Amino acid sequence: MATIRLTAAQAMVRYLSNQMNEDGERFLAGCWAIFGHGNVAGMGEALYHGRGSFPTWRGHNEQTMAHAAIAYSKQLGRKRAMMVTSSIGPGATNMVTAAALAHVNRIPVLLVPGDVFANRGPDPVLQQVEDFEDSTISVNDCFRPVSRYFDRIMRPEHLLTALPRAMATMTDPAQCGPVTLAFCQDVQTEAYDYPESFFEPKVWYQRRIRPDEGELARVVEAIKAAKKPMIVAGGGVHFSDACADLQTFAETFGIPVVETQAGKSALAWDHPLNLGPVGVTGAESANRACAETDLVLGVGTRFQDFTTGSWTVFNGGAKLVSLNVQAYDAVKHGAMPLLADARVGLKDLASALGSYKGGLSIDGFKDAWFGKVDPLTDAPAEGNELPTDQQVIGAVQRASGPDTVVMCAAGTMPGELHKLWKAPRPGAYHMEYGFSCMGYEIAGAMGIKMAQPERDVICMIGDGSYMMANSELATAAAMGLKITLVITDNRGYGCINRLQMGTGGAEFNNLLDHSSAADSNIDFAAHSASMGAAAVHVSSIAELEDALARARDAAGPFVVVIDTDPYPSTPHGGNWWDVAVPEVSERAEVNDARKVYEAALLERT
Ligand SMILES: Cc1ncc(C[n+]2csc(CCOP(=O)(O)OP(=O)(O)O)c2C)c(N)n1
Ligand SMILES: [Mg+2]
Repeated sequence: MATIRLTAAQAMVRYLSNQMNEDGERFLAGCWAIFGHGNVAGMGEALYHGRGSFPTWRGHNEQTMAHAAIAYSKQLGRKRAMMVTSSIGPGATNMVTAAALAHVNRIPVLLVPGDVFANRGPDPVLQQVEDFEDSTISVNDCFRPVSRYFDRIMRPEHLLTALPRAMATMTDPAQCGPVTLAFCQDVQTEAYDYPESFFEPKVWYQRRIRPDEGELARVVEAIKAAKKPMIVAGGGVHFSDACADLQTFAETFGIPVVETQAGKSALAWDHPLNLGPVGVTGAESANRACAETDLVLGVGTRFQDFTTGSWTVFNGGAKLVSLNVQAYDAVKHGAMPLLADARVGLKDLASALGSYKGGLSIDGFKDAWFGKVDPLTDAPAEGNELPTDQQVIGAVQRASGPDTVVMCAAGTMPGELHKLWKAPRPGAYHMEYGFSCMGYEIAGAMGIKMAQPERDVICMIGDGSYMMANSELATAAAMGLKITLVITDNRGYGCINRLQMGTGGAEFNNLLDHSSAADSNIDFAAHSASMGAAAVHVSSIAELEDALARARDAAGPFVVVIDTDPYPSTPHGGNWWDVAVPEVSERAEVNDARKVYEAALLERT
């Protein structure tokens, strides 16, 4: 057997450089890296020599580097991914939040934190947490519950099984998610005679699971028996490239579609059968359909609580069918399962449904919805009032084209964008709402731009999220990545303040003015500019529109800061959301809110 003598780190880089997707691209585009003693000598050396075929990018925080990697993969429908490497201590634990984010959202990312010495020679090495009872524990064990596949590389030959398993996990449509290979720092540097065949180029094809005949027959029977079916489109529709198939299916059988946060943009916003966003942050058009339907066909959805209104949005008598590639999701909440890839599942369903037609009448639903919400996004008449976030969305929408990707993750904007944003085509809307992680936004926008350099990326970000993680703005500036940030500064955690008020609470510790940080005054434009972005503070919606027009000519990141009113949110649409209210309180408003809460709970059961 022909062999080649490489360090384990060199072998990892060489192996990963040769894993391809079915479009002939390297599956792993490259590696984000911050070095420390736990990876600089081993992994650092290997990445340096491999940089011709496997690029390395330098970021400023391990969590946000991983966010960039995750956004990259999400935007590409999981067709490609990135690796992220860190040292063995805080660098590693910084990535745990990102691992959880990728886990929830089912996005592939390869995390390679360094680990303590396998030979235990220097124990305790710098940054080693010492478990008094278990010598096999290191900080990297934090990754176990948030990794789809976790392994610890304690011998160079472990890579021979670990790397193929890592690839298999990241390319498996059902098991897909973060892989953590905790790489003992001494092992990274150890040489081994690897078989040359291990490094031969390998293509990983997208597996499209076909439905089981029995399951298909039972689901077809259920749909044929339904008079008013509807479809909930989730993120799996995008991951399966099934948007066009879904549209054809909906049109053929006259079945309306509603969209989750991850599913939004599956159908163009103005398609007559797209009733818009569903659930807690949904439109009246969509939620009305949910109330009237007798069969809900979920396609590629996890049915998370924002989608289901904590399981109150659907007509209680409606049958639940779940077309999903993952059995866990296919049987959720007692659903009738159809375990399959979305695209082939819809095709097989279509062949079996024959001349069936759905009968949910949706006349006027959409017009009524847009009649109510369109005025909210109109430019305001001249005046001194603080703009609203809805008016900001309107201005950004007017400045957007078919190539725009609007993105966001946490705060007021995800709910408002879900309701109000008009996405013209698949991929035009990128929302991380599985983990809704403050701090995903800037790094995520950077990852999207790396995935699709030809598209305009607009990142909507609150002052809170900006303060949580902004340092990759300097990375984007240094790399010349043209992204536009719209920072809505409402002086605090506006959405949580409204939630606090909604549960009867006193305004406390959310807006800056109700907190220990009342004297805070941050110049976001100056801060962004200091990191190399072109930045401007605007005072009105008209000025925002002017700035967005100028953003088109920017060479790198362009930041527009606008002060907004923290109190208004779109009053129309939306569904109840289960947020538990204290059972006893000195505050009358809390006791009143508890009564409303208990009444709502009764309606669910
Ligand atoms: C890492 C993280 N911490 C806390 C939260 C809970 N949370 C959700 S939104 C939010 C406030 C967001 O404030 P900002 O970005 O200013 O948006 P706004 O609602 O004010 O528009 C908080 C604290 C979260 N989602 N993520
Ligand atoms: Mg805010």
